[in-house]
Amino acid sequence: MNNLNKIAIFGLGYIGLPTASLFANNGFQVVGIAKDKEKINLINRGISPIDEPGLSKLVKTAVESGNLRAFDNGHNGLEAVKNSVIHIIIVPTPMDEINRADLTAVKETCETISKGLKKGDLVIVESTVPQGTCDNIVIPILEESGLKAGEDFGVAYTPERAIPNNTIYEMTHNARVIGGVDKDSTNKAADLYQKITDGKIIKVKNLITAETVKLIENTYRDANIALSNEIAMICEGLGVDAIEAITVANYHPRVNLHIPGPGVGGHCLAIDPYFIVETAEEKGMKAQLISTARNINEGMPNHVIKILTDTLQEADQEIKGADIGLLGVAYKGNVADARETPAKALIKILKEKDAKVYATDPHTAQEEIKALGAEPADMEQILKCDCVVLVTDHDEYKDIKPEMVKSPILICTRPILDPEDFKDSGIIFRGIGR
Ligand code: SAJ
Repeated sequence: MNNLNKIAIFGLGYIGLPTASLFANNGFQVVGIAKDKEKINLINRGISPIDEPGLSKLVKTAVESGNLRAFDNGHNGLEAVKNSVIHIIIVPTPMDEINRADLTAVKETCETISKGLKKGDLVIVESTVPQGTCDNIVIPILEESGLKAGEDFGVAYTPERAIPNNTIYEMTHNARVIGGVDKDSTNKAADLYQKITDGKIIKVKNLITAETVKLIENTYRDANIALSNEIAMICEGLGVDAIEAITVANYHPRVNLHIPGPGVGGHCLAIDPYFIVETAEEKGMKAQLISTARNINEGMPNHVIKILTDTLQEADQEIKGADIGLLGVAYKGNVADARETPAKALIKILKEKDAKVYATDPHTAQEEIKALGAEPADMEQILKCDCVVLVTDHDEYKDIKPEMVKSPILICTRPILDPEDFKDSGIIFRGIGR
């Protein structure tokens, strides 16, 4: 049997499913392994369970061509390993309650692969992991097979860096970094990914360098946003419009400050910096700036509460018993995803202070809003609350005009509305950095 074209992909999430579909549409026979039975059924019917532009079509053609099939783990996972030569790991690596990487899914997948691993196989890790994970965790588990990495089988690390809402385009056009346990692994992985991307493939020295590249990118953004958030808070105290100042500073050819906001959410920027902190501390080093940046960004919901408390006071009101309406709960504009959203902390603090919290979001499901602890409402109801807090920079909120706002207070935590427009409206307008 010719197995060279057969790929087993472990994890069919935001990155795993598009990856599996792209390989299947490029002639590979792909077996995708996932945990969720409902998700597996949908995929096998050619339906994408994930809302991402272009993905539905990709999944449909992949399944209709007969090149993509999804199965649950266990026996099927082991069979998939035995029947393929390439095994790609794209499982979640969340953070536990003490801010350390939870590598359970990576370890379990490696154990499954180890049981069916053969000479000549290539194992590729795409999950975001702390530096050293491939060398210190992945390879030792795979070598329980009795085979030796770099001699009998190959190992490569290549992180996915596509952004939600533009995943398919970025996956097929972004530069891709690849590091391997040896040159052969790196070259084989590079040849493979060249089949699904027009982007430049950059081969780096080893596995840990590729792991580091991924973490640096999101840590850079997190630290950059923390700097903007700090500048914004200082500007508020000085009566300077931080948004104006940052926008103008960015005209400098070598300055690129990001946008201040109510906090950094999502499953990447809010988590990946901790992976660097964890490894540094394990080795007796400190990641001071990275930790401070995280503290600043995690403190932003509290800062929003401070602005809210001060503004309510100005209007002779208090948080206790007030109706607070949130515009948006998603972690960022134009997505439905509410993972690690700053709205979660905001809702929690507001409820602790006995406010009544209502929320709306044109993208996020009502069940999700309820799960975050707020009462779902429509935009009209939100705009009538004692205080409105714009949390997410959805396009739908960019056209809010003073006449639409029946509330006496509007706190705009994202710079998508112009304070000048609200100047003579009688509405107290506040924002982060202004
Ligand atoms: N944010 C700000 N100010 C900004 C930019 C973002 O407050 O100027 C906030 C957002 O509102 C959001 C959070 O930061 O809450 C993260 O948003 P993001 O757009 O920076 O990142 P993600 O998490 O949607 O996707 C990132 C992307 N990384 C980079 O742009 C370097 C994506 O390319 C990665 O693939 C993804 O993380 C990932 O999987 O790591």
